[in-house]
Parts: sequence; structure tokens; C-alpha cells
Amino acid sequence: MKITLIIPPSPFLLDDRVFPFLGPLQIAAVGRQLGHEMKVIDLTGFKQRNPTVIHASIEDVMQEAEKIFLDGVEGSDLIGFYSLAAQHPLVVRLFNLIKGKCITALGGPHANTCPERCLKDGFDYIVVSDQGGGGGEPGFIELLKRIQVKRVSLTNDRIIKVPSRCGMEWEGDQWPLPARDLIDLNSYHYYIENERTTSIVSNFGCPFACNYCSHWGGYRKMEGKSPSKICEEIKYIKDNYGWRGIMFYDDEINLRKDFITGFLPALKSQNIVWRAFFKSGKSLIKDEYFRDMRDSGCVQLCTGAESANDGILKTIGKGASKEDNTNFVKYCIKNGIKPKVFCQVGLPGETPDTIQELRDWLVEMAQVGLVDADVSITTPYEGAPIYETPEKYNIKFDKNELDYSSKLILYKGTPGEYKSYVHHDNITADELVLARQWVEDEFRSAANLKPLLAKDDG
Ligand code: B12
Ligand code: SF4
Repeated sequence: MKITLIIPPSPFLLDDRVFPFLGPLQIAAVGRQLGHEMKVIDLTGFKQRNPTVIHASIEDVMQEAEKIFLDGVEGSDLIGFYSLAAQHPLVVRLFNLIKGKCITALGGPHANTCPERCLKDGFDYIVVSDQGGGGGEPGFIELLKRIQVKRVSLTNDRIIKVPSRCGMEWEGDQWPLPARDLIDLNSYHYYIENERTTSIVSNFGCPFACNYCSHWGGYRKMEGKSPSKICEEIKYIKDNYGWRGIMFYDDEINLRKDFITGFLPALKSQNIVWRAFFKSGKSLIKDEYFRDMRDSGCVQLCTGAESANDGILKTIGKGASKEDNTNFVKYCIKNGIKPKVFCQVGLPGETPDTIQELRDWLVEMAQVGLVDADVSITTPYEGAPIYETPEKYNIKFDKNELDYSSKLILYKGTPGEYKSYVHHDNITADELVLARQWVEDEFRSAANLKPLLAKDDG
């Protein structure tokens, strides 16, 4: 079959050619292995193709995307779309251009969180993953079987859910590496300490359950790729692109079960520099772990500190305290790793006092060497407990306003172009927008950093 996979644009980011979406590339690799003619249409990169347009509107980006899409999908037997909640209205717009002309399927995080609603958008099939990050391959294979056997049966069984766990030690090892060659990876730009960098996801899922985090069934299963498979992927990147910077985009890198005993020793022989997200928590923060990470090439680490108030951290189920997050920053610095923390304003339990505490903590951390901090406004995503049952967490928002299937909902981007969808008894939505900017400005000034023009990294 001639199968075309679509990577939608993210026009709300300052630059959407930073990291490629590995999900569709993984699906493309599986399809290719099965003998299908696979094509990926990568609709990111408006900025690179139109360098003279300084501030493109979403409409500019979409008009260009529609043209590339229509030219590229010609002759496809199956068109598969990837979609994040934040991209979904744009994906639906593209889909509507070819509705009824060939078989269509939707996969990715938005399909995983609300498959029934996505079905109503009109896609022929919705493929749901049984893991957080990854797990879509068995559903894709099942989709191909259904299409090939019955051509297309649209009467029922249009939501495809196949358990991803096959009882294997390293489930991710059974699949080919993501088909990075099907996109122009050279046009993606990210550097770690001046080293050209791209991303690898080594382990899928997360056993924690922070209540602002978008989850679906299966997200808690922890599966991934073995150290030797990861080394094969690193070798592929080095041999084909000549890059030695790796961003490990696992939800939380240190939750790999072999993190200290297998993963870090394997990386040590690879001569790479790497960055990742690290789960903070009492038993997870030990000086020697940071030393081992540094020795294996880790130069930057991020953690989701979220708040500096222990009451809020408890309410959101973070499994880490302010002290743990402080130790994260200190151990990173002690071991020569640059730390970054991600925080939010507007979480359940937020008050003007807790915002002040966050500002004070970030300023204190800047003084001990915290080099970067990102402050967002809490935005409930479908699948997150605070979205599904806000009354339990005393967080207020209008669900009609947070309709991801039809509205473009941003919480990052250019100042003035985003808003707060949440509010609390004693803080309005507008106050949260101002508070976010204030906390960030205070931190950046204490850390001697320039004000940010826009926020678009991770
Ligand atoms: C890496 C990552 C990022 C990176 C890189 C993004 C990128 N370009 O890849 C960064 C930091 C930039 C990022 C940003 C954001 N992210 Co993010 N990110 C992730 C993370 C940790 C891993 C994604 C990944 O690569 N997984 C590995 C691949 C192999 O898995 P996959 O993409 O799910 O694909 C599999 C299946 O979904 C399926 N599949 C995928 N496509 C298709 C297509 C078809 C046709 C089929 C059949 C199957 C299929 O098969 C694939 C192979 O198994 C996930 C968390 C997670 N555990 O999923 C969050 C996650 C996807 N991000 C999320 C969010 C909210 C965002 C932001 C909106 C947040 C923000 N800070 O503003 C931005 C949006 C950026 C954008 N471009 O629009 C949410 C999405 C929620 C939702 N329902 O949409 C997640 C789930 C985190 C969470 N739990 O809240 N993100
Ligand atoms: S925020 Fe991180 S630790 Fe919490 S549930 Fe999500 S992925 Fe796991």
C-alpha cells in the first residue's frame, strides 16, 4: 500500500523545527519493514521555507500547509495523521480537505486521550496506544490488517486498541529505529553545549500520576529499549548525521529500571553529551547518581519542580518536595550539570502567597547557580485528572473553552498571545497571566538572563 503519514505544523511555536515528532517516524519504519511504500509529509518548518516572513499568522502557516499536503497526498491508499491536543483543530482542517477520498487514520496523544470524540471528527480509524509515548505499533499493524482484509469496514471497530505489552524484557527492541531518513532532519536545529543534537525516546510511560499530566490507559506501563538498542540508535545518528548531542525525551529518564546499572554504563562508552528530564523525589536524589550521570556525558538536566509550596506539591501528587527540588539543583551544580526547572502558576491550591514562594525560591536558586527556569500557566489537558474532575481539586475553568478538538489552545508562545484558562477563588485568570510574567522576570533578572521573547522549548 501507499501510505502517507502527516506531521502537522505547530504555528504557535516560535520555531517548530527543533525536535521531530518521533511517533510518526516510528510508525513509518514499521510500515516500511512490512513492505509498504511509506511517505512522511512534514508540515513543520514554515519559518525555514519563508525566512522573510517575520511573524507568520496561523492562517499563513495553514494555507501553505494545505498546499503541501494536497500536493503530497495524491495517490495515497491510506493517510495517517499524528495529533497533539494543541494541534488538533489544524489536523481536522487538513483532514477535511481529503475526507472521503481515501482511507484515513488518526494516532498520537490526542487520539489516545479522547478516541470517541476524534471519531466524531470523521476519521475512518482511530489508533489508540497502550503506553505513554510509544505503544502505537501493534495498533498500526492491526489497522493494516483490517484495511487489507476487508478493504475498509466503517461500520464498527473503528477505534483500534491493541495491548502493547508482549511480555518481552525490552518491548521497544522489537521495532525498527524511527525512520528519520523520511524527513529533512538536517533542517531541525538544537544544540547542547554547541553540539548538534537530536532526540531519542529510550523508555515509555510513567508510574507516577501527577494530576495535571495528560494520561490515558496504559500510560503507567514502563517499557522501553535496551541499552544496546539505544547505542544502536546513537550510532545511527552519529554515522548518518555526524551529531553527538542527544536529548533523551523520556517522560523521566531516571525511571528506567536499569538507569544506574545498565543505561548509564552503556552511555559512558558512547562519547556523547546528553540532556534529559529527571524525576525528582527523596529516594531519587542522591549525589552519586548525579556523578554517574555526569560521567556518562550528561551536561544538562531538567526537572518538573512545578511549585515551591509543599501543600501544592502534595495536592498535585508530585511525589517530590521543595527540599528534593532544591537538592536537585544543588547536586546538579556540584557535579557540573546545568539544571533547569519547569514550574507552573495556577495549580490546585495556588494563592498569591504560594506565587510569592515560587518567586522567592527561584530567585534563591538563581543565586546558587540555577541557569534556566520555565514558568507556565496550568492548562488542563484532556486525560489529566484536573481536567476530568476539577471539582475534586478546586480548580476552576470553563470546559467549553477548553475544547481541544475545535479550538487552538496555547499556553506557551509569544507574550500577549496566550491567556489563562484557569482561575481560583482568590486569583483571576488575568492575574495569573501577570503573575507568570512577574515570576519569570524576577528569576531571569536574578540569574542575569535577558527577558524571553517567546517560550518554545522543553
Ligand atoms: C518529547 C515530548 C515533547 C517534546 C518534543 C515534541 C516533539 N516534537 O516530538 C517537546 C518538549 C518539544 C514537547 C512539547 C509539547 N508537548 Co510534549 N511530550 C513529549 C513526550 C515526553 C514524548 C513524546 C514522544 O516522542 N514519544 C515517543 C513516540 C514514539 O511516541 P508517540 O509520539 O506517542 O507515538 C506513538 C503513538 O502515539 C502512535 N502514533 C503516533 N502517531 C501516529 C500516527 C498514526 C497514523 C498511527 C496509526 C499511530 C501513531 O504510534 C507511535 C509509536 O508507538 C510526551 C509524553 C509521552 N509519554 O507521550 C509529551 C506529550 C506528548 N506532550 C504533551 C504536551 C501537552 C506538549 C505541549 C503542548 C506542552 C507545552 N509545553 O507547550 C508542547 C507542544 C509542542 C508542539 N510541537 O506542538 C502532552 C500531550 C497531551 C495531549 N493530549 O496532546 C504529552 C502526552 C505529555 C503529557 N503527558 O502531558 N513535547
Ligand atoms: S508529570 Fe512527569 S512524573 Fe508526573 S505523571 Fe507526568 S510524566 Fe509522570
